Amino acid sequence: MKLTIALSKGRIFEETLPLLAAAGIIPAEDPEASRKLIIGTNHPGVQLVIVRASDVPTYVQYGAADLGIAGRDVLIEHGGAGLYQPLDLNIAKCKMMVAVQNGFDYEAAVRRGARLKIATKYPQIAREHFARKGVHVDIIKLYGSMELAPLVGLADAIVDLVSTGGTLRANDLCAVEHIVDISSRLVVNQAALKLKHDVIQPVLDAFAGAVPA
Ligand code: PRT
Ligand code: MG
Repeated sequence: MKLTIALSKGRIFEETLPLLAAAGIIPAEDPEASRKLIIGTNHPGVQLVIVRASDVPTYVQYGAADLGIAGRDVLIEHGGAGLYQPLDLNIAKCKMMVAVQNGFDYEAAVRRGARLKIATKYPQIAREHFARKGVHVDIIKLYGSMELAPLVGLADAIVDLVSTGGTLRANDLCAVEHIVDISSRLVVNQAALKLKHDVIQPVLDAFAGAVPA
């Protein structure tokens, strides 16, 4: 029985390697170096598929992959339908924040009841956050370079991921509100968990035993 694991290149792939190793799985190639989208492993029965980070839940939901690893940000936006989420892997950690250009008085704008323009790649998370605060917002969906939006007057604020804070600093922005802590989770196709239980459960157990502190 073949096991297919969906991963994205970059930080998630890098930080997943030790977890895979704990399950005895070693990729045959480095996806950064290879252009291949299907990567074999030392196990004839286990393959990796390399997809965009935000597409991982979709591949697993429809059973094109049995397992996947996705950020909580991506999972909240996806909604989680058809996915079993048994394990927080504590990797690719960062924070979802509200940020504004230095000098913009966010607290005052909120107190005034101003309607805020929010640029983000995460409309679901942003909408829920401002609804909870009772702040009226217009959400402007972007696919990248959110940091630019306040600088050119596209938005009053952004909702984005922050890890070191270097990107905000480099663009004259500052974080004004913490929304949620983000890490990546293991997601499993619900049908595969039943049908391929004997191959999936040992991988889950090995991952669980190797989660970084
Ligand atoms: O890059 P691509 O458009 O293909 O997709 P992606 O950005 O969704 O993928 P990737 O690999 O960059 O991120 C995958 C997952 O890593 C995300 O879904 C998050 O759960 C997690 N993660 C952890 C991060 C960060 N840290 C992070 N810092 N994802 C993105 N960033 C970006 C952030 O958006 C901002 O542009 O890094 C910048 C800020 O970093 P600092 O260190 O300057 O604060
Ligand atoms: Mg990225």
